[in-house]
Amino acid sequence: MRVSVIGLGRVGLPTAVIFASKGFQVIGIDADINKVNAINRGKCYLHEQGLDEMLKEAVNKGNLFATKDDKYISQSDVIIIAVPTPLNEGVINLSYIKDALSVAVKNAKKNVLLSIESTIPPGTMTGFIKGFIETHGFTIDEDLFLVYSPERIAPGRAVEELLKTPRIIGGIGDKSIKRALEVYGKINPNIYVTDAVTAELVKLIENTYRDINIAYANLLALISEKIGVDVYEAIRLANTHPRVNIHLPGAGVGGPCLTKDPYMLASVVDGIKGIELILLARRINEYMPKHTVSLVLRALRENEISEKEAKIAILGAAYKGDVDDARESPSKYIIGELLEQGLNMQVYDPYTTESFGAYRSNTLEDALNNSDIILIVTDHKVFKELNWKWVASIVRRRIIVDGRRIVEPHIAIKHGFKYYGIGYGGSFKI
Ligand code: SAJ
Repeated sequence: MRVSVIGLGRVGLPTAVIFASKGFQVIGIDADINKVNAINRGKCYLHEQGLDEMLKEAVNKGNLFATKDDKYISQSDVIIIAVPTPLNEGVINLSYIKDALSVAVKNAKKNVLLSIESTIPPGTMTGFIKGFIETHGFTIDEDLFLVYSPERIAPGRAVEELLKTPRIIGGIGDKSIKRALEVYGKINPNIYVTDAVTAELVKLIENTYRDINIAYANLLALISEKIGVDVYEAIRLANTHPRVNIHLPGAGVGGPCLTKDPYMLASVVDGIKGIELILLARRINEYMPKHTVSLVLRALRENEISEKEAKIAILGAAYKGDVDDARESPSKYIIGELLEQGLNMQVYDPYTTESFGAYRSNTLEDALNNSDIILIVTDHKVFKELNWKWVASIVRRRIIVDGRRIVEPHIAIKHGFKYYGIGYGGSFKI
């Protein structure tokens, strides 16, 4: 079976590689010639566990070929669309989907299975997408099979999650669902079937659930700081209750999904009472980078460090731990704000070269050397495993502002550091 994947990004590329690894003949289509060339040389441009090897093998075996040329789509039995659907000033931009759909229907042969994996507002499949395809001469569920199957992978764990995380398939007809089960069943047997609009909604409510849960945790962090409690201790204990699962507070909620999907959900219908819940959660999470900056300024003030002479080591530019992705990262706001205050910073991230306009250190040591404050923004494993005795020996002043609560306060204090942390109102006393 031949599969075309349109969009070789963080979802499309792992998807193309997984299908190729299962013996499908996969054509990956992308407008970026650098990505196309790298893939055809067997090079993976993503930092994804296990993907490098699988990609190399798929290319060597001749199962995966990348191209800019959409004419190859005409040979496909399956077309998967995995292009971005960004939010531009509150309005969802479906232009990449439109372009991909045009290319797909222009080239598709009869009886093709078309699967949309990009995040879209509920109703898009049965409305715009179905209408667009029909105006191009196809009859859905007769000579073109159409499903919505949202991607649900966490960056960094794409391979594992594509193979194991349950897949949702929302069909536009029985035959479409049957075809999609045959195809996706070959890569992941764990499939739930529903209608397209439910599948569209499922994608949005998963990410919004997480965003609202994190907002609650962040609110608890702000309260705890005021009343002298360590929120991590409080959440850890609350979560021992069998029906409680509070997420973790932190320096902010980044990435391309949680920062966007709640807005998409909130804009589905007008006039619903209580929709503010979703927007308020976003506001709390969007406030956390600002709060992190205020902790840095407090640390400067309390330790009588002048803003002119301070050197701040920023650990992490990626939006979350162990990924190379800096899109919508809390670091962006934090660094921007500290730059505006005229502060001198050295940013270090082992996985991304992004430094949001601040000076970038090539090594951790370079960033930490002679610094006055260490600000942890990303929970990379390498930062969690830092040897604080060593760190204490190379910094100028021993102060930590922990935006991800990856350092145990008592360990920091043991090594002579002053410890400031999100939600850290003081250590618990018995
Ligand atoms: N974060 C917290 N506290 C937490 C957990 C996360 O502050 O307790 C922060 C992270 O640091 C990060 C942001 O939230 O900045 C988002 O991280 P994430 O791990 O929650 O999610 P993403 O954006 O990497 O991936 C999500 C996933 N959705 C869910 O877990 C419901 C993934 O399965 C989706 O495929 C992906 O969005 C997507 O593409 O929609």
